[in-house]
Parts: sequence; structure tokens; C-alpha cells
Amino acid sequence: MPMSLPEVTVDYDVERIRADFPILGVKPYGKQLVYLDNAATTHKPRCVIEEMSNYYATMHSNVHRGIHYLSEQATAAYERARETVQHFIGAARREEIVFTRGTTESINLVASSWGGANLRAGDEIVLTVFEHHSNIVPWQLVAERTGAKLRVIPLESDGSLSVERTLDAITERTRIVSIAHVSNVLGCIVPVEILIAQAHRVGAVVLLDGAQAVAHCSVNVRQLDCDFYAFSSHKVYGPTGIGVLYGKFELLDRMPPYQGGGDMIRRVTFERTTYNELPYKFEAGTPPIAEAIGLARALEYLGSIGVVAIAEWERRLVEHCCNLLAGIEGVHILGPQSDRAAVVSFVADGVHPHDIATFLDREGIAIRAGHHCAQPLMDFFGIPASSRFSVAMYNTPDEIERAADALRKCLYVLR
Ligand code: 7TS
Repeated sequence: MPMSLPEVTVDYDVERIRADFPILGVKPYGKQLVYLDNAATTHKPRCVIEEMSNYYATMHSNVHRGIHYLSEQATAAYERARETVQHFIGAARREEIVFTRGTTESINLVASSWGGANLRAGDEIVLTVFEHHSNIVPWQLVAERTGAKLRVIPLESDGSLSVERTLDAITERTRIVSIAHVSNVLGCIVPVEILIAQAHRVGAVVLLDGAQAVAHCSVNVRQLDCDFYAFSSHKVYGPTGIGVLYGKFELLDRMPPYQGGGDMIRRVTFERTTYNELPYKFEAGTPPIAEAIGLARALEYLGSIGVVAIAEWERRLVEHCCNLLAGIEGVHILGPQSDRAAVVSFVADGVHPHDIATFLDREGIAIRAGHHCAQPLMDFFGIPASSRFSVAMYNTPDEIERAADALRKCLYVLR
């Protein structure tokens, strides 16, 4: 092994953390699992699984409607979950937290509701080349409806985002800047403060796609002063099927409903319907109750370990990974190596990313290969796909070494 181990944070007990995640005991093909597909979804600690199971066993009911014991218990737990999310991301008010199905729905909600009400022909929606498809297509849909245009901030040749070019793209025609806080392919942490200030200077609003950020860096929406923030529970150790849209109260309050149905109304007649107050105006139908409770438990768990400690641990894992991959002939890491959170994507001369992923899978190593729902970024690099290692709080230097060794073996066999 050519590289030295990364320095281990004194009080970061990764083995204790690993013991909290039952799935890490699964043995694919009889091998020890090495799970490096955390950018796709993270695993769930036992406390989240138990919290959801306990909810179904002891208090399940529909929320906000039944006047009975179970419904009151369920409603209280669901609303407590909202407050946990509020405090976790530093929102000023509980009404600013809307539960959605995930990042994708959160962005669609803003594009459709805010975009539909505020965008006009000639207005510009500013994005970057590395956006996930779920932060591109909703904007294309609303652009078609309104005549607004997408303006894409170009990347430097190494895949980095220059501050100058970013500031140049945000002009008096900009109505919204919608950008990933952390790229799911490059792992770059975007210096969003500068662009938020510039957007506000020209009277535009900012949506941050935090799908890849919340589990890996501390996020405080009030300090950031972003107008909207979107993230998914399943990428922060919580269940699938639920996500969050944070929006500033004044903005959400002025926006029209996104979907119609139960719970989002105040009074319905065939002539005219009036809408419920925030956040219920945006939560039509029976919400994902157990999932909200599971998400809150996941955030408490994340908070108990500490996002700063996790970020430091992951930074060392990623640095170790970059060093090991740089030592393998014909392997090229996508994007700059600095300011990178949890994600390392790469291509290898002469071997297709899918073949790499398949080979590693047989060694018990789960990675991702493909376009990562970022086809414009693949086009920018002139590649159809890439391989991706993405880490979480429970990964170890030893796992990174096993993955790098398996990659070396794979390239030797397949080249
Ligand atoms: N935005 C970013 C930056 C993402 O990485 C993802 C999912 C989404 C939005 C959509 O999140 P969802 O929970 O609504 O699906 N990214 C990935 C990925 O990189 N591999 O699988 C899913």
C-alpha cells in the first residue's frame, strides 16, 4: 500500500458508528460489503428504523384531521419532526419548512409555483453546467410556459466554477439562481455566499439544491440567506419518500399552491376555494408521517455525532481516495481536488465505467457508474459516463483502500 493512512480524528469512533447501521453486516457474494454509493442514498441507523417501526406500532393515524387520541399523537409527532428540521437547518419559523417527496419535488414546487407566478418572457434563470437533471428540467418546463430563458454559467476547463464568471452571469435580467450547494459528480462545495449576495443585489432570489450538502457540511439557511433550500431525507440517513423545501416565509406566503387536495384548503365551494396557512398550503393530501418522524430521528442522530466532525472525517477519506486514485495509471479524477465533499468521480483509460462498477460489485464494493443524472456535465467533459466513489460517516480508510485495490485489479484484468 503506497499511501499512509489519513490521520484519525481522536474522538471520531467510526466502529461505534458502524455498529449503528445493521445493513453494513450484509455480505454480498460472501464478501464484506464496502458501500461507496452514498451520494445515491445513505443507509439508516437502527434508531431511525426503530423510530418508524415504533410509530406504526404505537401511534399511527392520519394527521391534522381526526379528533381522537391516536390522531393527536401522530399530529404532534409529525409537527415535532417539522421543528427538528427547522432547528437543524437554522430556519427562523416552523412555517418555512414544507415536507415534500424529496429534492426533486421541492425544486418542482418552486419552479412551478414561484416560477409560474414570477417569471416573464426575457427573464433569466441562472444554473450551472453541473446541475442534477432535477435542477434543470423543472426550469425548462416553466421556461416553456413563461418565455423565461435558462442561462448556464460556464465552467473552467478543469470543471471548476469561477467566481468572476458566476457574478457576470447574474444580471438585472436574472430572476432566480438555482444551483447545487454541492455537486453530485464533482463533489465541489460551491461558494454560495458570494452568489447569493450578488443575486440579492440585482433583486433575484436563490434556490440551493442541498441534496448532496446537508449530510456533509453544516447548513444554516439564515446565515446563508438563501431564499429556498431543498434536500432529501434519504441522503441524510433518513427514509425515502420525504424531503424538505425551506422557503423564506414572505416568499412562500405569496406563492400560489402547487397541488390541490385535502389539508391545503381553508374552505372549498364550487365557486371559490381559499387556502390553508403555511406550511399546509403546500402539503396536499396525507403526508409521509412515519417518514417525517424517521427524518427527524436521522437528523438528531447526525447532530449527535456532529456534522463538523463528520465533514472532517469524510474530507480525510476523500483526500485518501484522491491520492490512491492518482497513483493508478490512466485514472483521471473529474474536477478540481480542493473543497470537495464526499464525492470522487473518475474515468479510466480503456475501461468503461459500467465494467468497473460490475467488477467491483463482485468484490462486494458498491459504487455508481453512469451519467449521474448530469448529462450536460458529461457532455462538458466529452464522456458518456463516469465511475463514482461517494463516502458517508461510516466509511473507513480501509474500505477506500479495498476499493482502490479492486480498481487496480479490475484495470489490470480488463485492459
Ligand atoms: N440534486 C442533486 C444534487 C442530487 O444529487 C440528487 C440525487 C437530486 C437533486 C435528486 O434527489 P432525489 O432525492 O429527489 O432523487 N442524486 C443522485 C445521485 O447522485 N445518484 O443517485 C441520485
